[in-house]
Amino acid sequence: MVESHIKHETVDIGGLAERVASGGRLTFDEGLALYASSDIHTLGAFANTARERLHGRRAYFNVNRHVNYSNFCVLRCKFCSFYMPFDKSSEKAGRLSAGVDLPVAESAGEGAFPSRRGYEMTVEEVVARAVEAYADGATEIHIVGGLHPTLPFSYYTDMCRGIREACPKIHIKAFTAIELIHFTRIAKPRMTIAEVLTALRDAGLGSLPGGGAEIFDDRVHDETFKNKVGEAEWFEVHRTAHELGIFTNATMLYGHIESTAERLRHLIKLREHQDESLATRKAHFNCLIPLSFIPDGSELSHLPGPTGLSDLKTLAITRLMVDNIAHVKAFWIMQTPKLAQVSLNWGVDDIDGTVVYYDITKREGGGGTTHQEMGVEALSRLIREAGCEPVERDTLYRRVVRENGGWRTEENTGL
Ligand code: V47
Repeated sequence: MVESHIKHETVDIGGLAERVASGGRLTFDEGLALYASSDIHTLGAFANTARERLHGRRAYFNVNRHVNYSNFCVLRCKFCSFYMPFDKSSEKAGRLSAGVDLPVAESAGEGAFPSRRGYEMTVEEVVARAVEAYADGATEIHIVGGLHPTLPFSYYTDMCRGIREACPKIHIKAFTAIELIHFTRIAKPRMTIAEVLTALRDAGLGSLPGGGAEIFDDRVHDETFKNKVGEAEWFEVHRTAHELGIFTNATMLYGHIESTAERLRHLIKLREHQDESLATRKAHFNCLIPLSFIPDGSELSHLPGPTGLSDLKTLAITRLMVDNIAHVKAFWIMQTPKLAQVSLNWGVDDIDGTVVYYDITKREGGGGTTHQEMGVEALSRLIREAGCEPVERDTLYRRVVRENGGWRTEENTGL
């Protein structure tokens, strides 16, 4: 039993200790109390109890490569600093392909978006990225992009097929729920979500990343990403994937205009969906990734973004509220390597991977570069120093064994 040892005037959470110790499920009101409490040590200890029950001192990372195939997007989400509007001039300029080393094509970058450039990669360029990553030992390629108005559905199936042929063992984790809905609309003739997922799986898709969830709330939706499909469609995609036996992740984009109550409702909706998937479907959510909002360059750049403590509290409360998704990840690109490391004692058990290039967000002071890479040694050092055992996992949380210059996964390691 964890004892509360700091007296404070806000909310006493010491009374939750027994339930946390026995793995009981917390209510919405208890989640509010956790947020309202300034007893950060007890909160961290609670989250660590829940984390250790599931994973002991193991902390996971993977050797992966993120590829963002294009930033052209028909949406204008206020929190996003990645998208470029696609117009007539982009049609011409944007078709300049991206270099394999630097995914920034010469294009657009004028008017409202002086510091951004529109780009789109060819299928061959995406495959080349995967081949390079595979040669470097990557077990996963994580592919997402904007909702491109003119690329045909075959671009995406060709991309998966090309990667599968060139890199037989690499796991293709690709396309957020929002992109998949876009594909149902651009396919000719239009396709259902199940048909899109089946076609992509036949072409080599392994699982879905968790992006595009933002905050499941109508007010937040209307104020920050109004034209994007909402929670019903996001859940429909993940429900269909789980029915088809395709594993997925889930995210929560926090620290912009949402309240803590709205975060908690978001987490509880994911928990309820996971209950159903675990009970009735062939697959479920593997991992939940709370994404710390980075205001720089977005339409919400006047907002301060979350502080370190707010990041830590949200990661800890996510672990405590969502007892049925096995893994909680701090994506070091967003929470920063330093905070991701600290969070390993605050409920987090995974810090994502080597990444290499990431175009969707860039931290201030990062020189605006999309090259954001961390080696296995650096990831392991962060983990060890936090008192954890680094475990390389594949996308489906099987232990990766490196031997004879190659790698294999251990089946049924139950990570
Ligand atoms: O969908 C956009 C978010 C997501 C910003 O599944 C922003 O393993 C912070 O989903 N500040 C894409 N976040 C990233 C994502 C992800 C990342 C790592 C691992 C996995 C996984 C998934 O990033 C978007 C959106 O929700 N996002 N803009 C921003 N300014």
